[in-house]
Amino acid sequence: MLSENRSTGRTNDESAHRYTCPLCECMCGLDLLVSESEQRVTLIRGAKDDVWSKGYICPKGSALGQLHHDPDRLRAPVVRVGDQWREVSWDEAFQRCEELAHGLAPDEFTAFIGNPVGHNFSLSRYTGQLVVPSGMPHVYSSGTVDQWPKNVTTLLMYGNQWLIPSPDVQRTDYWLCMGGNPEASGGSLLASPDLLSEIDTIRARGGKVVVVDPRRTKTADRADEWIAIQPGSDAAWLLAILHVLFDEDLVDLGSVADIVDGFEVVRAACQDFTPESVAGWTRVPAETTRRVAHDIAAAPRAAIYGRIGLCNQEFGTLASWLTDVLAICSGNFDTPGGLMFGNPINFPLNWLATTKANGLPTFGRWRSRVRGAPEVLGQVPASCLAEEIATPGAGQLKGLVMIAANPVISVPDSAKLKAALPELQCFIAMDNYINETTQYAHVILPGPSPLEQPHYDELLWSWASRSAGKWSDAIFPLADGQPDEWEILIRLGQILAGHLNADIDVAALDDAYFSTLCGAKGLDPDLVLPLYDHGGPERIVDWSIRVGPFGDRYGERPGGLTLAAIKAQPNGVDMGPMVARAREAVCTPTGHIDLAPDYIVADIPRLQRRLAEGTDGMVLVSRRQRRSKNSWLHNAPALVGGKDRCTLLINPDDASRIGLTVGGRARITSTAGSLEAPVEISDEMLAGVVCLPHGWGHDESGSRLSIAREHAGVNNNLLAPGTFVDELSGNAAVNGIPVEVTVA
Ligand SMILES: Nc1nc2c(c(=O)[nH]1)N[C@H]1C(S)=C(S)[C@@H](COP(=O)(O)OP(=O)(O)OC[C@H]3O[C@@H](n4cnc5c(=O)[nH]c(N)nc54)[C@H](O)[C@@H]3O)O[C@H]1N2
Ligand SMILES: Nc1nc2c(c(=O)[nH]1)N[C@H]1C(S)=C(S)[C@@H](COP(=O)(O)OP(=O)(O)OC[C@H]3O[C@@H](n4cnc5c(=O)[nH]c(N)nc54)[C@H](O)[C@@H]3O)O[C@H]1N2
Ligand code: SF4
Ligand SMILES: [Mo]
Repeated sequence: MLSENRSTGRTNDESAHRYTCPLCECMCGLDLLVSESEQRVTLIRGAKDDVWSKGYICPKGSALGQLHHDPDRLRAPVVRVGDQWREVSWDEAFQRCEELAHGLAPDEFTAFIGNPVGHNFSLSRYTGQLVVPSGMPHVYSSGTVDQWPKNVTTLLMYGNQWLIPSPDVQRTDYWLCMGGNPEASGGSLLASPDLLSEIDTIRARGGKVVVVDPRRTKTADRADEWIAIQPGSDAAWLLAILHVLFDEDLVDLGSVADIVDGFEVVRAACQDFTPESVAGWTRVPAETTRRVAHDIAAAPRAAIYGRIGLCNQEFGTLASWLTDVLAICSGNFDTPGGLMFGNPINFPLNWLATTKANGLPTFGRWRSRVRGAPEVLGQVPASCLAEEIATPGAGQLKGLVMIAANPVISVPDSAKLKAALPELQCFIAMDNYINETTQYAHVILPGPSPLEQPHYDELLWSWASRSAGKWSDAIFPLADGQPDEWEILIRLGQILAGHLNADIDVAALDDAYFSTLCGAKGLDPDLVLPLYDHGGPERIVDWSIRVGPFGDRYGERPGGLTLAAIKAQPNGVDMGPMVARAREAVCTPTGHIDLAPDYIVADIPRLQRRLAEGTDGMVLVSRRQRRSKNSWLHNAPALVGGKDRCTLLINPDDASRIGLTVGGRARITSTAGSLEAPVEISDEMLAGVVCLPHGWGHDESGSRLSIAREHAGVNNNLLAPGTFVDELSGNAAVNGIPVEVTVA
């Protein structure tokens, strides 16, 4: 019988571990207990001593054990033989990749990079090691169904597409939260743990929190005020707020005044957008708009924030730009409690490229073959992928590497992609499941489960509310023969370039990559390389900490941080809150912030036309749920129990007009498709707006997701037209889709 140790609360068979949850930007520290004899997770709790998350946890973090032990999770590579899957050795799997890729030219290949890449220790640092050597001309990613508008504005305004300023919620007196629902999402492009408690704290110190959303979310319930807005109209509303600031002489550029260019252009741009002129379309009364403008001007410190609801919409770039413009024009930029650049301990790889070094970007350097969509930041809309595979002719895509993505669910016009994928000659998926997308692959190469690999977030710390950092060791050993995903990426890059797996020297290629990183930071690789006895992402993490703001720069700054120093602190290190650093961080050719990039301002006439048209008829928006993570956590029993969550939310007045009743079913139809969903009637929806969660639709016979299939739900991207995009970024507008709703 097992005895329990009173001081630790664990049996003598259990070992204790610390791990940082890789599922969202909260980066919660977790305390895990593992039964040594059974090699099973027995308990997961929030780690109270974690310097960053201080014990916070959500149901997804507690389910990491179920994810790890999930019998449906792939533990070995599989190759498809007809409609059967055969488990194979890693050597056989790579050999199959060689055979499939053989004879295809580099420009017949592409890759699709999915969301978990941003949270995965290996993938985030090594995706380029597949893409660049393979010679594929361009890639697709879920970035164009997510933050592409923010990348465009950030690149043009500040000089790097990932230098995204974040609201300093921990010190603000006024938080304007637009199109984000941290209650469900945990916060996005805003890393700060437990944001609902942060709302309470802001209010307790006399501050105010205002949520702008077509839905009265649980975040809005916790705030001082919910402003219901018509989907897609945020840019017009933000211009009206700016109009009031300019009109009443309330503009104040604050500490960045001498490094802001384009101020007069903004003044002219908002001239026609009076609160009265936008009240019809936005559905926000003019007096509310004026009051918000006055409150922002009067607040000692205001943080202006827009997230997915402002990106995944028709005017995504304008709206994403205007949150920053409002922050700058109200004196709330680069100052505590306002919008600030993060100061990460680890220098993020994505900060290497700057417009100061590379010049300003041009857009539309090439167009997609079939639709003629202009390239933006090197990508065209993710929805183009289907037609590029399905349409014959020179340049037709025949090879695809899917890296941690499930676009059959997550990308607009998903029915077209589902129909196109079986036509591929070489479809290699890096994924841990046979799901709605990977069911069409020829080979699936699984990665380790999160608990089988170390963890240190890469990009997320760059918009964190504090300069913190923490290291997690792997908890379980890798399965026999299982390579790390960084190694898989290197191998695939070389195989696509025509090399044989047996000839690939992973360590030498990794050293070459690391040497270029050293060079990029002015270090001599010949001096740095010999300091390490192993490569891989861990070496890059050490490099990124040592060249970071607190690092030792390999001895130049004695006493500075290294990965070893962070590993010595199991609860992590915290080097303090965000600091004003725009002067050092902005990396445009002029060194100034471009408040009014021509490319963006040129879209205002389109907004004006849309404002004149207004919206009639119903529109559809998406929602996230606390117990989901996009499309891939529905196979964990703890995350799908209880009542059906994949419901159509509809306002009571709309429901009674249409004749929908509680427990009934609605048919929702758009120009892209039609589907049925159970009805949930609630006054949390603005009338005229209906809402479906995204990430569902698991009723595929070819997938191996036994639990998810029992809770299938519907795929809302069947309703999203691929051509409905924010024109400046090409980002999908999965919010504000015109739909017809009837009784099913
Ligand atoms: N639990 C959980 N957490 C997640 C995820 C998940 O799937 N589940 N996904 C992760 C990912 S990939 C991301 S990108 C982040 C996203 O994080 P968030 O941006 O917080 O995402 P949502 O929770 O979808 O909240 C978006 C809100 O925008 C509103 N909205 C829709 N259209 C409009 C509009 O036109 N204007 C305005 N003002 N609001 C609008 C919606 O009603 C919704 O409340 O979450 C991440 N975290
Ligand atoms: N209608 C609508 N559509 C949307 C959105 C919306 O709000 N509404 N949101 C959009 C947004 S913001 C995003 S980010 C995208 C997300 O869409 P995707 O980027 O496609 O992400 P997921 O749907 O989460 O699928 C992730 C895949 O990665 C696999 N995976 C998970 N962890 C790992 C790992 O460590 N290694 C490997 N190799 N594989 C792993 C999972 O099994 C799953 O197949 O969806 C977008 N689509
Ligand atoms: S998914 Fe939950 S436990 Fe994991 S980091 Fe996010 S909030 Fe924390
Ligand atoms: Mo996302």
